[in-house]
Amino acid sequence: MKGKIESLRQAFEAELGQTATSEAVEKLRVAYLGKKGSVTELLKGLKGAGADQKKELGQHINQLKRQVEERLAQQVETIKAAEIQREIDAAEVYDVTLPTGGESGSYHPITIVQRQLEEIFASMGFIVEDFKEIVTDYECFEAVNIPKDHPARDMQDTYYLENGQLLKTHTSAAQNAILRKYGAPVRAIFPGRCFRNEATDASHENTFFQMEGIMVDKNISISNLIYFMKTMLSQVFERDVKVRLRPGFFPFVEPGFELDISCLICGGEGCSTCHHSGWVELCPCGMIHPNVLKAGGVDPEEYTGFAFGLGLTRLVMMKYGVKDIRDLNSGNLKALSQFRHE
Ligand code: FA5
Repeated sequence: MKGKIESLRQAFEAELGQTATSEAVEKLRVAYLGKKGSVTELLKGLKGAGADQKKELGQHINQLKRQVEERLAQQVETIKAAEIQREIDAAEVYDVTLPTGGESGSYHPITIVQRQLEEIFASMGFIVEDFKEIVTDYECFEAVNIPKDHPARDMQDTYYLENGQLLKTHTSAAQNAILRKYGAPVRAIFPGRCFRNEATDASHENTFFQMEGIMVDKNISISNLIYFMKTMLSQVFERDVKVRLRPGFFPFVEPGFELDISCLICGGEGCSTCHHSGWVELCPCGMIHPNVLKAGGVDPEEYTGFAFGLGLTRLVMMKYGVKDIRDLNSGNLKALSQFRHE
């Protein structure tokens, strides 16, 4: 019997050495340890043996059983490791630090124009500030002279949060923080994403970008405002564009203006982008209201300033001839990848 146990051990080792897959190992387990397996049969064969023999041979057979179990488990691990190694060897090896050979990504046209504007204004002594998108009612409205229940609030259909804060409806929401941070004199621009609960059309989105600018100093006048607006537009468009200034009401400026640009999609003829008027509202502006300066800790007796709220998304539409504002938020790579080389 002992000889049989030993030869079974040797046969098992030989067969185990031939297994190359988990399935083959499982087959071997059944052949040795299954209900009718060789080791199980050996144990069954002990039934007729005497008590002493049973004890001694039983120990040997159980030792063989444990050994078979352990060796099977080891073999499964070895096969798994070999499979992983094969997959690694077969995988395409590439160096992630190398430049891509094919198509590369590109900046969004809004980012491209925003950076151009930042450079233009930085060259004229303006600092560039960032601001949050979730703001307080005070920052967005009260600090810019729009108290609670003021009808001007209706012009900006606002997304309120449950905690009373809101999604910034205009970049003017940063004016107060910037005046408080820098005091006067100051020249700053602050681009940002704005949100309004608007029905969308070719020139309106519920999520769009503005770029606000303020300049506060002694003796700042409308002439300074017009100079900076003209310089900015001629540099962005790199050509003469027709603009018009008309009175506009915003509680945070006095006087206030609407600066419109002749629609560059239709050449001023009228189209869906300009609502068939030939003009696109681009950059409302005006002289900062004394209440806004006061709220920002600046003495309006000593300082004056101008502010503008450029519709950055619309400026991008005009610059690149994008007829529908919704294309800019669409994630449409065919449309957006045209700006790859800008
Ligand atoms: C304002 O938001 C004022 N805060 C601008 C301002 C700043 C005036 C400083 C005076 C002084 P208005 O709501 O008109 O104003 O928006 C300014 C510009 O943002 C518009 O001329 C337009 O170009 C752009 N804009 C407004 N609403 C949308 C919209 N739904 N989709 C795309 N662009 C928009």
